[in-house]
Amino acid sequence: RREASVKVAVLCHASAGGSGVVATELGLQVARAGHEVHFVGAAQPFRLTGQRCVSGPYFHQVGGYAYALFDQPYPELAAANTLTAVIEEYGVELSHAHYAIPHATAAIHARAITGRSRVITTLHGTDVTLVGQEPAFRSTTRHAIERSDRVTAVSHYLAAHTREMFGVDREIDVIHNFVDSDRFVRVTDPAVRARFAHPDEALLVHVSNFRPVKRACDVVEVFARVASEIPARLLMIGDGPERPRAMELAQARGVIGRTHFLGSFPDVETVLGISDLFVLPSQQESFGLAALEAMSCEVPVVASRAGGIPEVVQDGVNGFLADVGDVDTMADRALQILRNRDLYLSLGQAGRRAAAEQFHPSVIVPQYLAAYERTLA
Ligand code: GMT
Repeated sequence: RREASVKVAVLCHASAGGSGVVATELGLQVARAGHEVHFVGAAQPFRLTGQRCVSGPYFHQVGGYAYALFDQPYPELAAANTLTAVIEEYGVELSHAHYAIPHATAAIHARAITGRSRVITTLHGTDVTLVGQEPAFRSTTRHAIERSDRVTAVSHYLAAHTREMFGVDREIDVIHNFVDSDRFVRVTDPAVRARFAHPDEALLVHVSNFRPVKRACDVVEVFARVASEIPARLLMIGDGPERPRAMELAQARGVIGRTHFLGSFPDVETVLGISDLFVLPSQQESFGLAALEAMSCEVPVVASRAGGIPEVVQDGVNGFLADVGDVDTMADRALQILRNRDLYLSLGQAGRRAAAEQFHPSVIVPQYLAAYERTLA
């Protein structure tokens, strides 16, 4: 349709969650490709640090207004208001909302106010599978999906599930998550690994926001079984409501001394790059970006066979899958990998190949840009 660059506003959650990570990494890639990117949000996205230059991407903070009569700050209205200003001031023609509510809702509202700027909504998972199923948000989530100019989902599973759960028959483009495989690489410096584990110990890792859906306690259960057989350590990266319970369980299983809760930080690639096994036992998972980032670092994955995980983790090829909650099988699979160096290497290399070939930014980002073009056409 056009040669010129696109002016796009990006709305996403700023906290350390997969949807915010994808939104930020995508915004950075789109800006690098020469387009004008404006992040709009209550706080600067988690991974949008130190990577900007004078040509952007830009960040516009959504203001708050505490009024005695209001018992809530109404952030969605404030986001629509800030987005409206950005659309008008910069001539933004496309709003890319990551997560159905409140972002797509705010973008649709700003579109109504300005009479311009199309809305593309990317569904990430829990916006449909958890939040969207809440009676309190079902109608607004359906409205956001139906009234967006274009909808994408991060897996075939999520696209099908969305159609089924909301009874919508609109087109939903599937665009998988991506990983920068130049950044997420194996870290071979023994000094980095020595900070976390002895040379003879297997290093297991889990990255998540520790919400109940991630089943962080299953990670501890798997680790306790592994650690009873071989020398091992577990790194738990991230933060969230289930962290105290996972710590208590590690204490109860006698592995607290070998389990390190490192909290949340943006450059997870360093820790993934020294690890031997990634554990993702989620109850539900639309894709599993954290698993893909591990695979890029040549780390085999043991995961649950939930949602869209099989679209990235191939059983027996780059990791192993087990039923949700089946911690015995997960531990057996983990031990199988950690005791067999050839298997460990072949799974790791296959994961790296998939990350670099199927899920590389050069494969996925053009799919988003093509979706932008189609939305504006
Ligand atoms: O659960 C998370 O990791 C956070 C969540 C979010 O919305 O921020 O992540 C979802 O989006 C990621 C990026 O598209 C997907 O890779 C995750 O699978 C998905 N999480 C779930 O479906 C539970």
